[in-house]
Amino acid sequence: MYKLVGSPKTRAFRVLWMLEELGLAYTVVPTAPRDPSLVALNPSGKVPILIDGEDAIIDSVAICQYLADKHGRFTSPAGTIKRAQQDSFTQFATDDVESCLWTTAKHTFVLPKELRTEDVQKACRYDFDRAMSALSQRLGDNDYVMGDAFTVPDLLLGHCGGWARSIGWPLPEGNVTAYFDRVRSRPAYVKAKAIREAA
Ligand SMILES: N[C@@H](CCC(=O)N[C@@H](CS)C(=O)NCC(=O)O)C(=O)O
Repeated sequence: MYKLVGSPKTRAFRVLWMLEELGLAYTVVPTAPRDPSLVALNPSGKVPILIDGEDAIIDSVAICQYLADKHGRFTSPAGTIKRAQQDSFTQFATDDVESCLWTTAKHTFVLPKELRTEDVQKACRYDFDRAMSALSQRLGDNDYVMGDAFTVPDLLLGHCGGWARSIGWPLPEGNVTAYFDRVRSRPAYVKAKAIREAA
């Protein structure tokens, strides 16, 4: 039984979704970011954290990839070209897409008011739009970034797509919107979303 620490309204949602995709047994401890109890598990006080037996794993990407590797689904094996290409999409999801959303969030409500800069949003939106255009090209006619099969980066990108919509950033029409709709209509996503809404 896995234990997921972190409110499903945070990036813990990714792990929740992955646990649902894999059909695994888990409990959720819906701790808010920066809760003092987190520091023993993650010195930065951030969520999510996955408890697997005696071990705590931090960082949503590492956790999702760990679960995929361990349970042999939604990933190509390490040391293959396909895995390198998949990891490239994973890094694209975090560097090119998530960073725009997280920086905007930090300058909207996370950082102390005196450290926030309004102009940052404009630059983030510019970079986000560039990333969506690159995604459109890399995706082509594929259902998922790696082709026919849903893999870890699709989950990360799907989460970011929902994040973008929630702050009113439109996604480009065509293959990108169809992709995000496809990823976010997966039964595991729908179930995880219902859990988040009830939280
Ligand atoms: N790279 C980490 C980032 C985790 C993260 O920043 N989580 C946010 C909530 S979504 C948090 O706990 N923030 C607290 C803070 O920034 O102090 C991951 O993907 O898990």
